Amino acid sequence: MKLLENSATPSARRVAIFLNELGLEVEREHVDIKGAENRTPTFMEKAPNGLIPVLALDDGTWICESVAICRYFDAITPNDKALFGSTPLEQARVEMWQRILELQGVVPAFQAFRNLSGFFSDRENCIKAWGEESRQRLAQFLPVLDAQLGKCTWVAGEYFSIADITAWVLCGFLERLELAVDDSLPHLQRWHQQMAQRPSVQ
Ligand SMILES: N[C@@H](CCC(=O)N[C@@H](CS)C(=O)NCC(=O)O)C(=O)O
Repeated sequence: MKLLENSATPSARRVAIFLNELGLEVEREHVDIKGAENRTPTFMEKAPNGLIPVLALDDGTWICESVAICRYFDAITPNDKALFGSTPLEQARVEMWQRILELQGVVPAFQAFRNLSGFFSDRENCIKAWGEESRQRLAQFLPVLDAQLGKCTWVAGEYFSIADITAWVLCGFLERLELAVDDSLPHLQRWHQQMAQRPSVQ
């Protein structure tokens, strides 16, 4: 199997950290997304979202969407990490925070970057006002995450999970949008320092 990715991107980073947590090594192939290698008919026939990362299995099956890829690796790797939660309640809380982080954090962050920078203007209309609104929505979400981390050690509770990986990757993207985990977000800062100690992110 082979992971088609671009290590400079947050979505590839999310899978890479997940693999590090599981202690897995996987063959990688670089995809030139700036050169739109991911938008060719051959790529898109196999990856309907036209995005990286993609996991190409030996039987020719492709799995796209970073969380789907992580789920696959988790399911095929005997481990006691419970990165998607262990009890029914934990699993629900991980899913809940994953959805909140995606919809209120990652999507606005990506929309802000894409629409403000025009990085992918060869393939989509970039609307500055939408970029600004998305950036604003992301800025409004950070205190919500801060408040959650004021209540528990990790994003979804007292256990580390994929939700922490998602939040970490999101925080790593803030600088590009001129946002920061600053002193107004003390719980997020505490968690950020804790995350930075994990070998999987280093
Ligand atoms: N929801 C997707 C998002 C993937 C995504 O946005 N990938 C970006 C890089 S972070 C990409 O491939 N961009 C190239 C393009 O838009 O053409 C996932 O989690 O895998």
